[in-house]
Amino acid sequence: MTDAFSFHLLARDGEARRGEISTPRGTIRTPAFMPVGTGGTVKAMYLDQVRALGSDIILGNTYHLMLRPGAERVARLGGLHEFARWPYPILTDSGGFQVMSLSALRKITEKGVTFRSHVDGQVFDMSPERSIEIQGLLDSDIQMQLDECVALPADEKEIARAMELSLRWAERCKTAFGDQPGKAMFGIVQGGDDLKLRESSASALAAMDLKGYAVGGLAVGEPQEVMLEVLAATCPALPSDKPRYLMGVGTPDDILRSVERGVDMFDCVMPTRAGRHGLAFTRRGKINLKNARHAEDPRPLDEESDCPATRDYSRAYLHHLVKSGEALGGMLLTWNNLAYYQGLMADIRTAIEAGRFAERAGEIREEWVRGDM
Ligand code: PRF
Repeated sequence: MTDAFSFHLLARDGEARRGEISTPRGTIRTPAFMPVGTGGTVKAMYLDQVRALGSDIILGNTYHLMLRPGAERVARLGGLHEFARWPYPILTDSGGFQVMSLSALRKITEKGVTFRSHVDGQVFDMSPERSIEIQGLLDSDIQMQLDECVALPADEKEIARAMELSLRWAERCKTAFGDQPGKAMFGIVQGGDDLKLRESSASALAAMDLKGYAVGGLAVGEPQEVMLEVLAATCPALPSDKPRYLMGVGTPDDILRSVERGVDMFDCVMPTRAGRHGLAFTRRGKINLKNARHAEDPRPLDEESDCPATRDYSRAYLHHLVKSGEALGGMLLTWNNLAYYQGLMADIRTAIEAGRFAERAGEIREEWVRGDM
């Protein structure tokens, strides 16, 4: 039987891939960037705007939504798509990574993870099965296995222990998820900066015949060079007919260099978080609107953009909003940043189709480095 969830490769250019993930809630054009919508909102944006920028899918977080408003409540209200008014695909992260970065008193055992909520101090147990149950209550289209990510640098024994635990949890998540046509559960490759561990994690997950694979445990303190080396070793060990998702990455340059190594999907708080902190991404590099040099600059961020936030507002006004702590400052800069990121992804997809990805990546980098003035 054909699954309503499927991945097709449309073009290849070196290791770079142009593809399409079909789901009952819509098609995801890859390489794809997924804006982060942690608690059922892409902060400072209307989801209509997020969609209009070319986002085919957004990310939600099990950890945040289970604490507030609670997965069972979201389910009673019709699921996350209905609740947030986003009828298109949603990918949810499984919670383990957010537990380790946000909660107190976290403890990992074979059974799962125990933690104290950062919201109200309540203690929770989350097993791999419960993570999948929560992601099902949210009605997530792409669910992630529960995993353990270790920050780098770490010693090899610790990296190996977490990688093996993550593999056992992948099996349990696969069983808990069962057979759900139209939806997917992705496994997550771990293994730190150890190429042998990465390869064995990738091939063990590949043998589980999952619908997609993520690479976790990167952008956690290692130099970019190390991340790229790990990707170059990991991607070829994953099935070429399944989507590959690099979790929590990254800068525009990280994205270009990861696509070059065979990655299809990305998510990162960078465009949204940086926007709320006064930082604008443009094709000519980053602009810190807090800087006094913008106080009387009548130019927009980029006169050639078709995003109103980028094209129609002066740098002087954006500087004023950011300096005054006005909500509109964060809204306009988030809008600009997501427009930049989704424009970059569209540019990447077109270049792969045209068989000129390497050349285009070079041009994008050169314009970025040449700068703004
Ligand atoms: N695991 C999960 N989520 C993640 C990561 C991971 O390793 C990362 C690491 N960059 C970001 N988000 N489950």
